[in-house]
Amino acid sequence: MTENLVFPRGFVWGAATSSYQIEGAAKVDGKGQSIWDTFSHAPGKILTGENGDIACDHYNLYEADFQLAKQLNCKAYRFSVSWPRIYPIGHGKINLAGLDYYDRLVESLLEKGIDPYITLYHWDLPQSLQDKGGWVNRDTAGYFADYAAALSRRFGDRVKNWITINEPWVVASIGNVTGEHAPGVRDIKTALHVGHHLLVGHGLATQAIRATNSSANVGISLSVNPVEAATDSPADIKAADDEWNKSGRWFLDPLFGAAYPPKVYDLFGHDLIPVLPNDLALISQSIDFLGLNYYTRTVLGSKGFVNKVPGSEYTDMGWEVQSPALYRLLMKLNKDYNLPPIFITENGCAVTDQLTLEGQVHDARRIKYMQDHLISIRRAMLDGVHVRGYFAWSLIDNFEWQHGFSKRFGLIYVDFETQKRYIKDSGYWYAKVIQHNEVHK
Ligand code: IFM
Repeated sequence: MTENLVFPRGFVWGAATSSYQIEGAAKVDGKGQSIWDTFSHAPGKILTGENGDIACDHYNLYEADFQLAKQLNCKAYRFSVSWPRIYPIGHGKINLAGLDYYDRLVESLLEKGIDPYITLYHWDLPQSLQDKGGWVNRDTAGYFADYAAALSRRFGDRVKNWITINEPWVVASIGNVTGEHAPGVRDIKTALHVGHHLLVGHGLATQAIRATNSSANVGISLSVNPVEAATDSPADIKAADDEWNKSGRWFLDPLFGAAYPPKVYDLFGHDLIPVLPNDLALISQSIDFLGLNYYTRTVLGSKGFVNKVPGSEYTDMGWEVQSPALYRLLMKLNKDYNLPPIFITENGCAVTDQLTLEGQVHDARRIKYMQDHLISIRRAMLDGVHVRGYFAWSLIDNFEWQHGFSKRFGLIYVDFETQKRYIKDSGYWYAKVIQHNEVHK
């Protein structure tokens, strides 16, 4: 039987990036320092010793990059705004040059028929706010709402879709438990405060955007790794369930159920999450969409995490390629929560790309990865999950955080020496998917 892998009309096809990973121009036009500027310059934090000072020089090359996005037939583009370009110290006086820069971006996209989706926080917190405690300090959530309002006032006439926070779980855990990301803290209590204040910031920013722009669509992007049991044994199933209850549900439950999952409380104690009266109502106010960033699953048994599933393929990040788990995740979330429409706000993979002498990149593995994930998404849609759009991660190769430039996720290859761009085979393939609104098996 042939499957209907045609997507509905109006399905949003796009690609995504984030400010610190591509912009460069770290000290230009009044921009303040971010925690990633600090972290990437601290010895030993970035495995390759690199930093985002120049990155893809997108600050200067955005016009050419958007021409390429147009060549890929992208209908939408998700980018993040660097908070310290707008407020160099996180609050107070606005840096107009920063707003003007994003104005040029928005105009350039609209001219090309590409719809801008703005992420407000993709990890580059102003360093001055970190110096006052960062997200541990509840004031940061208030400043975040002011920043959201400033952007909404300036761009609300042209930008309809807003993502408040990208991947709060990663910010809390990788930034504050393992310390592999900025600000490089290793402390559970800090992480729980950070997680809660990110959610408070999300709630306040949602209100602020809506107060300045009543027709805005507001959502949040969560990185959700489904946790699956290594075997069918009751012990393995319990281990996987416990892990899901404290990882995936840490952010899903307060957002869509107005409560933290009991497991988070059991593990860490009630007093460790600084919940004030009304916080959970603020956090769980209805939003217009949920952004899901999906890359892989977690496999767990009673003896611990399974890092190599026999027979599975792994990407350059060491992440298992598992498109069926995306289908299962979408079905599970649809059953467990009362969700708004979903956008897949990130999906893609890092593989070792070779640029040929002819300027081509034959990244068949990436094509297969995206194809299989799109098929899973389409199947979930046919089975009742409301998915409105898909953003490939990423439009171009970029600075992959603690891995520097060593991991390439782009549909477009970047030669970081010359800043030349080359569309990969996956980019040409994606252009056809978008053109036909259909994915082939
Ligand atoms: O590059 C990151 C992105 O910034 C957030 N989501 C995951 C991507 C790949 O690691």
